Amino acid sequence: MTKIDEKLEPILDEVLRRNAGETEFHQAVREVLESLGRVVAKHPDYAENALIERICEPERQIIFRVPWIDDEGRVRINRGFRVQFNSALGPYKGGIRFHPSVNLGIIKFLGFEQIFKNALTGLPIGGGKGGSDFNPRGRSDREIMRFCQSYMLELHRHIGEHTDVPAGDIGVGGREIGYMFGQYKRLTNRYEAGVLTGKGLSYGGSRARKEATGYGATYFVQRMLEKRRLGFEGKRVVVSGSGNVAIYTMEKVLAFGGTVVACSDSGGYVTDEAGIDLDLVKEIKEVRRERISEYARLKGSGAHYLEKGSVWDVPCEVAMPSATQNELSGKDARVLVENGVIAVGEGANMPCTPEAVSVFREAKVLFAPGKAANAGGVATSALEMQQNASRDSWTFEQTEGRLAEIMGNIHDTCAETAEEYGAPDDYVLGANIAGFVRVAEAMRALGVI
Ligand code: NDP
Ligand code: 2IT
Repeated sequence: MTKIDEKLEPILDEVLRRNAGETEFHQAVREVLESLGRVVAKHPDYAENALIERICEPERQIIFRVPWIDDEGRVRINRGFRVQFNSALGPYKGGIRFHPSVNLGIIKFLGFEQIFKNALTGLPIGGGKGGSDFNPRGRSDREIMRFCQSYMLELHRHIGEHTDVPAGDIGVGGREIGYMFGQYKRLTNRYEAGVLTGKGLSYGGSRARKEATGYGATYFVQRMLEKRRLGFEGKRVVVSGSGNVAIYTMEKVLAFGGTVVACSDSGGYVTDEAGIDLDLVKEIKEVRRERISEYARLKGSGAHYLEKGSVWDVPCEVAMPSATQNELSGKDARVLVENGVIAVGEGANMPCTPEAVSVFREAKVLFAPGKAANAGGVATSALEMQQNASRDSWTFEQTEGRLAEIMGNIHDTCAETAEEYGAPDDYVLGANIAGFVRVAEAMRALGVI
């Protein structure tokens, strides 16, 4: 673990004390504070204004009961969350996650990361996150709809195009956003398209939003490689997960000439000697909503499914963890380094453990942290808000063009900030400092609120 500046230690201690048991939130705050020592040395007024303490305290946290009725007529109860973390730069903005592991600490970690990520995009969006411990696995379409409607029945009073704009995350994709938008529209009697992003194209969605996070992460890694006169051509790439981010990461890696050698879900991973067949993964995950083990069964020779071990055991030059937090351990990182990995791009939020990040840093592996690398999703959400506000709809090429430009800018901002603070190539430091300074400057201007 990197040492944290002694001026910042009491701030971290207080965060740990006041948010007992929220381990993922502690991890996310520590990671950012580790980068801020050089910033407080340069800007003593940040301490006078308690800017760091204020950034670590959410502006508002909403926790509510979500009752719904399953297909057998039984009443079920879940817990709903929305953490409105920081609105210095714009309305709260961030996804909604439906997964049985969801708790307040996880939503707070995600909301905290979102503040800096959104600042890095350069677009006017604050940071927030929501979700529920609802498990969508195996639920019928009607059950999903009833759950989404019940979740929105409470959430609708807290959101709005100028207040808080949710989107998708794990377990929440186009289908769920549609049901939530329908319920919001019905409850408020307003066609307020900009209240949610990730909408379908038939009712106000943006082209390229579905692809944006995976495409954006790949653009970021491509730029990082390019700076060293390298590229994806001929490289073996492992992408973990097989959800929204993973699928569109694989699509762009293939377009850039890389070969995807493995992908996974929470049950295990698949390899394919011919390279992963993305159309088959899409069919299994986007159409049939089945397990990745089906891949090996349907593909036959050359494809293998493994339940034991780790997807990171598969040798590759580029690793793109795109499933969930802490999915890549220190041990996995050592295996990747031994196998010759040259670049790691975090498509997911905080997928590498702190130990894994140290292993990559020591081995001088190019490392793109999630809050920079996966910002293309939320950036394109902000482009969706722009289209909704102007009642316009852009072409795919136009939208992807803006995305590519934004990812290039985020990359360059992180690289230049790292350089300026005396740590060239340290994208973690660059992302944390650049994101933090943008929010801190706005907060300072707005006074003590
Ligand atoms: P999806 O629900 O579409 O896919 C998630 C994938 O990760 C699935 O393959 C899932 O497997 C796997 N996964 C989820 N939880 C676990 C777990 N506990 N252990 C192992 N595997 C797991 O979600 P997204 O693709 O949208 O999100 C993936 C990551 O990217 C998350 O960290 C999210 O926060 C982040 N992200 C998403 C953005 C977006 O626009 N959607 C934007 C920026 C970041 P299974 O089906 O078996 O559960
Ligand atoms: O983690 C993320 O950035 C997201 N899940 C996307 C958020 C958004 O508002 O598009």
